[in-house]
Amino acid sequence: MRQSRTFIPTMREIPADADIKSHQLLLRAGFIRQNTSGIYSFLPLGKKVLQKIERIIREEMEAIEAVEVFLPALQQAELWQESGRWDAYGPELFRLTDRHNRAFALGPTHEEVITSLVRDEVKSYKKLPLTMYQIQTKFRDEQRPRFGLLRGREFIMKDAYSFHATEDSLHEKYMDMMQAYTNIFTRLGLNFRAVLADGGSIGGTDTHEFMALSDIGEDTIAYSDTSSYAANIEMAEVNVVYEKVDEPLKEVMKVETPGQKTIDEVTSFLEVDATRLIKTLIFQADDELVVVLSRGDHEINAIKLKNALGATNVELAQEADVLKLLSCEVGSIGPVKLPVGLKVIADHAVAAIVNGVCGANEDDFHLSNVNPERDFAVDRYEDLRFIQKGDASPDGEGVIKFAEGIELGHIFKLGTTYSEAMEATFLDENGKAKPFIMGCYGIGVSRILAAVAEQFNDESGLKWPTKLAPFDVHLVAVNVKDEAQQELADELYGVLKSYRYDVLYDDRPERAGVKFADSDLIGLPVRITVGKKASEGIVEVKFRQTGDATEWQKEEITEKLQAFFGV
Ligand code: 9G3
Repeated sequence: MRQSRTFIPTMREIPADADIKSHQLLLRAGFIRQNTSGIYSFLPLGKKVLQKIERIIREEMEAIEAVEVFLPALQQAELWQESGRWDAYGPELFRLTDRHNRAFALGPTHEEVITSLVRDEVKSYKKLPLTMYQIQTKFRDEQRPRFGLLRGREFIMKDAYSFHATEDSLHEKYMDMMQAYTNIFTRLGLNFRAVLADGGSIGGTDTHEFMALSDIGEDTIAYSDTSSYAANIEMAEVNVVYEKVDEPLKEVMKVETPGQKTIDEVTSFLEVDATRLIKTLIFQADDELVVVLSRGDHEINAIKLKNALGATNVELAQEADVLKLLSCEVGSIGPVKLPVGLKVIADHAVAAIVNGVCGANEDDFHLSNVNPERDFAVDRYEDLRFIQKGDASPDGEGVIKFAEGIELGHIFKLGTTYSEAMEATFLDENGKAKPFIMGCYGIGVSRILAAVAEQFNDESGLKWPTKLAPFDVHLVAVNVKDEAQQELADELYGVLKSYRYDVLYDDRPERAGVKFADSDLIGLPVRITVGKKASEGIVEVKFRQTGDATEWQKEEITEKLQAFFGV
């Protein structure tokens, strides 16, 4: 491709509202342009990288017998009403009406559409398992689009859906997808982890996320420093044995703690360690108030609490409700002498507290020498706290560390959540109607473009992995007015294309400095410069990944390129 003919609007300056490296570089190197908040155009270079990402995904989907379809983005509201999600989602769901005033959603995902398609077309267990996927634009009206392509309101997703007669069959496909995703992210050259995740509102059981490790990632991963254990921080279970300090139980004492409310204030005022504190919170779990206890140095994980209570919605109780219930402020709540009938659930760590400190349910007072079971009852002990750096890894191997990650893929065992809601059934071998057992599997395709750019760059610009670069070779003629340079560059352009290399030929009448700066920004794997030594048939070659530069005779170029690219 001649650069004078294509469209690569590079920028010198760093765009003001782009605050991460990949967003800045994809804009400056002319790969994307923002139309409006969270909505982007992919320019020729960006589109070429998307195609290479999609090709890798298609190959791995074909390998596990997933067949490609293309589903509508316009989804009639009736389908979402059948699944119950029309009312479950709020402003994030783009809604519109057609000329007959019929309601539609702009598809944020396609469970309803694909389930209705299979409901109409697949009747017998003999047709199962069936896995279909698409690579399609998704629409989600994010409240705060940011970080360029990483959180947009219109983005490209590969979404796959599988339909099964049995749980075993679903599990087999789920494991196939785990392997396919591992292959995809390995071939993309990304530093990633498959982590145990929380299924969120989608329902179903098992779910894994595929995270690209990155400091600007929005998710936190807890992983073992010696084993393969890794989990989203929301999900990571805590499997720690708490040692009880060996000391005699003392008499409870009521102590004055004027104005001391927070954990830090109380621990420093009473000169006790936070591990001795019993932190008491009141949560609203659906329509019930629940007392939740944790050790002073731990944080309650509301997702774990929700799962433990089997509640739909869990949030901290309103101050007013607490005052009404206990006639004291939040900072003074304790588990001793609570109103009868209140459910008390505690994190495992609380059971090992000896002679602890807690609120006295009276402002400006706390109780010391408090002991579980003797001084207060606990209905249930559960794993309710966030895992912390330094905790033993739940699999018993190694110690937990944290890392930030960008979620690039998410796979779910959906079960019959949608097929039951939408009465999508098949006849089993006994002629009995059964709901399809489903799985769904997503990959953020446009997000991958940003994640790769985020992982592969330096101060001069992007540094594309060879398999993903928009072109193989950047051929630069330094001075297009110089006869010898022009001739040699044109000749090489023809030769390289005949050898099936994808060449970006910078034939523009620009200064050398501009050409080299643009070339470093765009970040193709190899740059061949035709300059002063053109008349001797010598070119300069520079490798973008390593920065190594050398000179080649024109006769040896194809053989040396073959060595670099492998066949
Ligand atoms: C919505 C809106 C936003 C959403 C969803 C629905 C996320 C929604 C979860 C999924 C689950 C899987 C198939 C591919 C892999 C992910 N955000 N999710 O369901 F209406 Cl506005 O999309 N879907």
